[in-house]
Amino acid sequence: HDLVAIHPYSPLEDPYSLYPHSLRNVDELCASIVRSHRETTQYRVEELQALRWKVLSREEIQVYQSKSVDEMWQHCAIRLTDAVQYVVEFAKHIPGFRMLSQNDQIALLKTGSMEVVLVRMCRYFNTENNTVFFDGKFAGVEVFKSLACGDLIAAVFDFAHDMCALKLTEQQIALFSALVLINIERPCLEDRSRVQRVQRSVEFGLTHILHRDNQESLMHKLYQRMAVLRSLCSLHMEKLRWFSQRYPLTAHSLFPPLYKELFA
Ligand code: CLR
Repeated sequence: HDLVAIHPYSPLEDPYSLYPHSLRNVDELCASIVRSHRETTQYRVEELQALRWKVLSREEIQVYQSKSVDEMWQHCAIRLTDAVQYVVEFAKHIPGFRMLSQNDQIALLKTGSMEVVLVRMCRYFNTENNTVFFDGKFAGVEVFKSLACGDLIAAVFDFAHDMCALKLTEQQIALFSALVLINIERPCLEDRSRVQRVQRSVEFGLTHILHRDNQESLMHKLYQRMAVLRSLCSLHMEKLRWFSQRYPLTAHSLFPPLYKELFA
């Protein structure tokens, strides 16, 4: 069922005025976003926790470092696309998302999906040794050397480190991910007022959860992280353009179709 469609409100209406009338709705909204998050994260937190110290050996790191630039790019593009696919699945179950036009869904996913992958990365990050879960083991920045985009990798790792410092709960991550995705600022949206209605309901949900957790001060920090996410994604696009110019064949014929569709 679709909460936003069942209980539409004018985009001009103050979402807070819905309280407490829609308290049950906001609980349902949060519950379905959290459920969708849970069902689309490849690993559960406890599983990742158990694998925390499974790091790549020196020899395994060597193997990644001796790959050619295009070989390593292709490998990472496949891994990223895999992660993006789960985010698309997550998006489809955000109440209201499927009511948007197909064009608007794609417009939101084009920039949003990579950002959500980076939000999700904090679940896969070990701050104690600055490693990320990659191909079944934990990998540091040096593993990605042959991509030849050290600045992007460093920025992505810094972001993950900062996100981890917020110590978000799974529910907070779920609602924040939904908010990152449903963003009225994205280019090429057709029906902004409809997107805005969905955005407001998600925003209301996140506010509700932070209030319940007594962590309202997180809201401001999360909005700051959204700005960082935008810059990381434009850096990713910049690197992709650079790569496609140097290795047009790999980019054209060996990258996953979804990766090309969303980012090229
Ligand atoms: C993020 C959370 C997802 C699972 C997942 C899969 C692939 C990982 C990604 C996470 C984090 C970022 C990652 C990526 C593979 C390559 C990429 C490690 C853990 C690094 C940063 C390289 C980016 C290279 C591009 C420039 C192609 O649920």
